[in-house]
Amino acid sequence: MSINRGKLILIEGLDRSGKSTQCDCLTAKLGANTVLVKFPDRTTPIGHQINAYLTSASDAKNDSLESMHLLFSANRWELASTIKAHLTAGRDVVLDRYVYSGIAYSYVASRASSTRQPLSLDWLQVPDLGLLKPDVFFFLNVSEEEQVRRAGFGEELYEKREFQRSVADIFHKILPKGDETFHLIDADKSLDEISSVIYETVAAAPQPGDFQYYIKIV
Ligand code: 2DT
Ligand code: MG
Repeated sequence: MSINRGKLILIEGLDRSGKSTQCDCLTAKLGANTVLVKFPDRTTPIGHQINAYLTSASDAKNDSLESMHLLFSANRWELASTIKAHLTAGRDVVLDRYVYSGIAYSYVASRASSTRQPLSLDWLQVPDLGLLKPDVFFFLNVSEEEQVRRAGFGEELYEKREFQRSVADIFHKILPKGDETFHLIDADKSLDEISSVIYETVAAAPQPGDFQYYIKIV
């Protein structure tokens, strides 16, 4: 008898939404047979380039936004077969960010400068088409007040008030709100309340069937 495949679980959200904490909590609660994958994965050669982009002080970033967008996607593609192998072996995989962060952040970045063409949703989603679609998807919806109340933003490229506001707007436009796999979570609640809701939702999710792949994201 073949083993049941694991569930692919995605947690998305803005910076300071508690996303990484919740990913850690869920991974721990699901037990030893669970793998956490964080995007961007800064440990690969592509990840090193992404890290340099996010942490460098240079201003000439918009020139290379298209190539950075493709690198963020390539970073998902380079881990795609590893993720699928874990799922096939019966392990649950928790994703900290995925294709929605890819689309939302590049969308806003391309509009932050008046000297370049804005990138369209049609263009932005193409590199990620064909990636595995999560079986359970959470978006941690944090209010701006709460986001600001939490420990301040770091120094990275996208960690700015205005930018985050625009990313929140585009997230809300592209999230698959009618999809039965999608769950909007009130991330202003306490860590414990949120982690219980997430864990119970994952536990109650049906055993996934055949793998699903993105043929359209937005
Ligand atoms: P963390 O703060 O979670 O390390 O993310 N980003 C992320 C993109 O612009 N495109 C992507 O495809 C992904 C996955 C979001 C670092 C920053 O990278 C942004 C915040
Ligand atoms: Mg961050």
